[in-house]
Amino acid sequence: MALLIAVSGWDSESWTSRFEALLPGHDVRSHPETTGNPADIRYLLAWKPDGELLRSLTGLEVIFSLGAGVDHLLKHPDLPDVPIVRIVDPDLTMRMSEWVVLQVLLHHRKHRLYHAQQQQRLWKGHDQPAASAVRVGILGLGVLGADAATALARLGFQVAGWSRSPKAIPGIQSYSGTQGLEEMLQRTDILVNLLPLTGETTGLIDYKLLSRLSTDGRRHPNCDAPVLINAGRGGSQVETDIVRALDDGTLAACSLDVFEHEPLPAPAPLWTHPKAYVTPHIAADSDPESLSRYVAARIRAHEAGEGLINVVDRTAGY
Ligand code: NDP
Ligand code: OXD
Repeated sequence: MALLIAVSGWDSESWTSRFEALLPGHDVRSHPETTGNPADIRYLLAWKPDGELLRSLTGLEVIFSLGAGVDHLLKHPDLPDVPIVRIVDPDLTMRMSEWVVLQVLLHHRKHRLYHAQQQQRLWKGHDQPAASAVRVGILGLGVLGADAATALARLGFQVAGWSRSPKAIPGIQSYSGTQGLEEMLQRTDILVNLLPLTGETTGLIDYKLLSRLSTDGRRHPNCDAPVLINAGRGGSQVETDIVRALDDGTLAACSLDVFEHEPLPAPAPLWTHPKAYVTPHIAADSDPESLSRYVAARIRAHEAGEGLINVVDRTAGY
């Protein structure tokens, strides 16, 4: 039973030895060094695989996306018609919630202002609203959105979330549909994006959307503009619109982990914008050990005749 690891940007040798230990008796191969007949490969573990490789795997049974997002796979025109299992892992979820909570608190507790004051040796406090006065709206209330929402609600923020289907998460206000999006934006001081990249979410976060966020000044008395935080996918945001919104005061600030083009090109104004926090797509860096255990467990379950879980809905695109 052959398994192929095709991971760009990761050290494939360490992945190979991990799977040899976790799945004894399997023929573990690594792309592009692989030998043997590609038609024998039943499982593909992939992060951004090339299209040519996908065409050659005629005996494939399951593709495992080594990420929670599957846009890197679904864009391939020659994607074999087999189930795609994505990563749902407590380690990844916790890392994302850490990043989201960190960014919300950086803005809420005026980190940049106090950092600047420290450079000037300036001892000066500013009004600080309670978290309970601040309304966070999360685009996407799936595995990651729901966990981040719950963590923020635990800190006292008023949290709402938007998803395709309505949700019942204790302490979180749920919105869905076009009207739901409108309503959530109007009550949002800090907008967090944790949507997958699909046809429907591409370019969603544009100037028009940002202009619909709350401006009633509840976030804090000296700043009546909202904040954007994005760790979903860069393809959901229009970066020229974000820069425009930061410059004209439509947005007070932003935190971005994902970009239309990654790595973010050196001349991009977001790198040096005084109102932007930029991180290099590390919000929820996956732990290879944890991911390997998850995939190996899914393969064992599949071979024992159990159904696959966390299978991507190709029609919905996530
Ligand atoms: P899930 O599939 O669990 O959740 C996706 C959520 O988005 C669901 O609530 C879904 O609604 C909602 N959604 C999808 N399309 C729409 C739409 N058109 N309108 C409204 N709601 C929509 O995914 P995860 O939470 O596990 O991951 C989310 C994304 O986070 C990934 O796809 C990936 O792009 C990104 N990510 C980023 C990382 C980073 O390091 N920056 C790391 C890991 C993931 P419903 O519940 O009704 O289906
Ligand atoms: C993912 C990611 O989708 O790291 O898991 O972006």
